[in-house]
Amino acid sequence: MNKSIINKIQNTAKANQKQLAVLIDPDKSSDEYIQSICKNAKLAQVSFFLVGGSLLTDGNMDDTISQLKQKTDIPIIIFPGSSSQISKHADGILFLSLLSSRNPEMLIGQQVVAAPFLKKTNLEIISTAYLLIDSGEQTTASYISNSQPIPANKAEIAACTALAGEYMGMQVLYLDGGSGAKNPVSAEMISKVKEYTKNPLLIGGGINTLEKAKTAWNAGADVIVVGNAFEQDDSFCLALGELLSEINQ
Ligand code: 1GP
Repeated sequence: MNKSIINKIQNTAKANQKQLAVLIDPDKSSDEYIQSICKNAKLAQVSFFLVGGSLLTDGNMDDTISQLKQKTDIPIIIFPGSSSQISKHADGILFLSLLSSRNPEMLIGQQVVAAPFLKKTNLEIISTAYLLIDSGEQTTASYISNSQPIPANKAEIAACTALAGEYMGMQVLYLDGGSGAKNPVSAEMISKVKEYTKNPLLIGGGINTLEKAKTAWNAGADVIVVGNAFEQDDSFCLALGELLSEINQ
């Protein structure tokens, strides 16, 4: 199987270089937004796009990914809310297991349903330990996944869960406060998790200022994922790109 995306994420993290990813929600992706975010993402040296959402209403994965493909050569990775969010037009998929939950459907059920569909595609499969972290109020992700997020002040639970994911052979770790999170994952939790695991660490949810991005990168995030803040002001992507190149110097 093609491993170019995971190799790049791992090698960049090993070289201690920070990365930025853009989350595209198919429900909120007008032609105009896709056009401008693709342009800004290139300038900001975005490493990859994630496409998906906990709950899709009007959006369509195939259409959104095809639109992105026409406008960018940055890798496009599916970030699925369920087994129905698969598109052969993407480059890869975060094959998530929601390790913070105790809901068998999100731990293994959806994955079994998705597996035969994925076998028929050329998508790069990236095995991902996915942890929802409490961000101050209930998010769509925790409601729809019927799961309790890890309490924000229990860094050791996140760290032990992350380590368990690594021992299970997962390739990356994603700590997510959920889309539009009131509070992002704390620096304390990020650094504790980083002490425990070697896997590249993605942090997302509620990162909407340069300060929050810097805090997450400095605490040990290898990749920060931003969605909502770019939808509100896509020039924030350019500002984050500048911060990223300063940090990576
Ligand atoms: C959500 O981590 C992503 O799953 C991004 O969150 O939309 O709050 O940036 P935001």
